[in-house]
Amino acid sequence: MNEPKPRDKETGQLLWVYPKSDPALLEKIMQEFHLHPVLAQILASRGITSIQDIHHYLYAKLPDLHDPFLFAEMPQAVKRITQAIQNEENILIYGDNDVDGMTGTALLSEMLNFVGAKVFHYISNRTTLLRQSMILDALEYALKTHCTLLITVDCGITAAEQIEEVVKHKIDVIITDHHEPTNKIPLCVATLNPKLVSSEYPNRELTGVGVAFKLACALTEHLIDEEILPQKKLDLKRYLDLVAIGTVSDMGQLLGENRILVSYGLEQLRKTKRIGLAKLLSICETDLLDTTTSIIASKIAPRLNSLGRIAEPEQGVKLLLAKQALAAEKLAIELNLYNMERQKIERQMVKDVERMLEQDPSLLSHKALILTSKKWHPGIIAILAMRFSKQYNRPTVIIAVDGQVGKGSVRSIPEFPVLGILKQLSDLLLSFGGHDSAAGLTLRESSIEQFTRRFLEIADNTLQEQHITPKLSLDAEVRFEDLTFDLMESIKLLEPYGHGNMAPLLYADCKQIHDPKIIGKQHLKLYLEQKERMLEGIAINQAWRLPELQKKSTLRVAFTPQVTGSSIQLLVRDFQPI
Ligand SMILES: [Mn+2]
Repeated sequence: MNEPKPRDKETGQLLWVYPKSDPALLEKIMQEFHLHPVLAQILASRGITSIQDIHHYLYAKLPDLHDPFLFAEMPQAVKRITQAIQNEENILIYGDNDVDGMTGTALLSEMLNFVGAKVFHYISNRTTLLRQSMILDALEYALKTHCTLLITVDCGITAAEQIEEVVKHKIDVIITDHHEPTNKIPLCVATLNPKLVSSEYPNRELTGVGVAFKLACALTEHLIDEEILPQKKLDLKRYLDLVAIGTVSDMGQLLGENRILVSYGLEQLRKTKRIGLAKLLSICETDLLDTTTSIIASKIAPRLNSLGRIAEPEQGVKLLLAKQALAAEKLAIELNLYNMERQKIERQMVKDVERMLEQDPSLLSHKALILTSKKWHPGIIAILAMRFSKQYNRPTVIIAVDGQVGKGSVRSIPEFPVLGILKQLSDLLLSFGGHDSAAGLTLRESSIEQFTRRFLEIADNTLQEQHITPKLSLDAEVRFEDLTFDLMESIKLLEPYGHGNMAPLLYADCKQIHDPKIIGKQHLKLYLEQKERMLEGIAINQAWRLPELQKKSTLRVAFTPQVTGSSIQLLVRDFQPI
């Protein structure tokens, strides 16, 4: 999910965007940091060019994390929680039902429990069409469990009215969220959200679990200062595995503070004591020690997320917090089954979309794609929106209609920040919220036609052909002779890869020395040579392009180099005859 999509039949030609060359800048970077020219060019291509930025990027460490008290209302939050601990009040953690919410909820529950608080948690269920009403379910649960403090995780910022209702019941509320505030800010004890207009917290890109972690850091600091907690008793690093999972799953940008959190989080994950996670990975036949961001994105996230989509997301928190091997194993097996079920539903929905596009190709004549159906599962629409917005590189809205209400999931491209657009169309919407790149909405069935017409109109008027042409951003040219294990070792400094920090994409001109081979039916294996250095390339899902290769022997190849066993292989994204 974090990789650029390789070329496929439907998307057509990819536009190669070449790196800018600035020899003076390159020279400066190479000298200052003693870097290989290819590595220096990758940094320059990504705009990481000042000495300070490069230093931060290459050598970021935990102590570089920002002070959690840079959140303006952090003091109120920690004071209220401390009071709850001392008065033995019951605290409810109320989390969103995706992986970000589950991990954040697990983190705060475990941490508060550890410092002696009486904690309950509640996860909302996505099958409810009207999202805001879910906090009222949490209210019911809070009343039942006699909680007098409610802390939201990864949600709440757009629920001012519902939070007013909670407060009326004499329950204090602390909001921790990272979604874009779209209407009035809820009145409560404290609101921690790096996207508040007034926020001075330096990292706007923190995810829900990231904000929860900052709260845990601040609270620990406060409890130690107040001598309620002995110094050194609590090592916050133990929660970073959860932060890594939530951040990667929520497509948090892997730069700055997020990249530090995830890189230490991966280390933590590789030695995790969470038996639920260990069981889940063993079901996926993955070794804990091999955990990377792409393992999180491809194995852990879909399985946990399938709960929020078609089952009980609460079980995800249980799995993350499980202490008993048997129970953990049972949960992990269940999660895996839900994931298979989710895949089945998803396959059917993808087929539906493909059929719609085949029957009515004019749907793709607009700069945005909007599709609606009564047959679709509202829990799966986000996956479809993501898939088709990537495939066609344009804003995509997928709407599932249930009764008189449509629930929509939106994925957009950077040139079309979508929250402002939804605001413009808010007269047609019952609710909306999220981020500029990924948002959700609900609307009456009777408004769908008008919404579609107006949304497409705005997209057609704002976007140009070049915006929706799928692009391949190249980082640097490389000579085959430079692709050594030494260079591969230094390229590792760029990890962890993910959203906002992709694996490097290099290019080279070379010739084919043997005929390409089709492997595993869909993939191509290429045998490439440049100045006597031979390298094998693998082009995933590109077997259909075999005829292009048979005609031409010299190619320009765009690829990510990989170490496989004892050799270096090229993961080929695209190629062009030259
Ligand atoms: Mn989130």
